[in-house]
Amino acid sequence: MRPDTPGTVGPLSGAAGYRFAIAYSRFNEPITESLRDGANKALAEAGAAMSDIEVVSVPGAFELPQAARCLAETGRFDAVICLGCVIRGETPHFEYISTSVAHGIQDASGGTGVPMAFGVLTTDTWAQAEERAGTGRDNKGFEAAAAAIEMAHLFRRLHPARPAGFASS
Ligand code: INI
Repeated sequence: MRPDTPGTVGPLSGAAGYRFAIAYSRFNEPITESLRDGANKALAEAGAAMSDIEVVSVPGAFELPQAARCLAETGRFDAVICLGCVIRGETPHFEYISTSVAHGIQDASGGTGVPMAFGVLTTDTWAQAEERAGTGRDNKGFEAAAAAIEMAHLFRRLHPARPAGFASS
């Protein structure tokens, strides 16, 4: 049976000494700011230093993969957290934006060798987006940051000698 809270994140730790970038889009900004705050909260709980977190914003979700790739190519980050909000009822090109963002982030991660978390809401309504951007541990920005921490650990364990941000070719 499906649990009530499928993605509930437990206590977080292990982010000290790791560097993270958060890229969030300003379209639907009240929602995406809450996602950004959720991500920062998760990183702080896990022990990341504020000085090890860089936050950038982009106009809309479509620009997230471009920013994520650019951040990863600096070689300064162990993971990039991508946050946005696309609402079906508000755009005729919902499918184009959401699909290209998902694929774009995947490509940027594969192309740079830096893990990237997908914290982009794709909802039917504003109310559904609000539900996923609250103050709890089910905030999708919080969940994306938790995934980024775990993937940063995995990448360092599997490639201990490799600097962050350089895909092997
Ligand atoms: N961007 C979003 O992040 N969410 C949306 O719901 C959205 N809508 O509705 O169109 C949206 N559009 C802007 C898009 O992401 C780009 O910023 C724009 O097309 C310029 O490239």
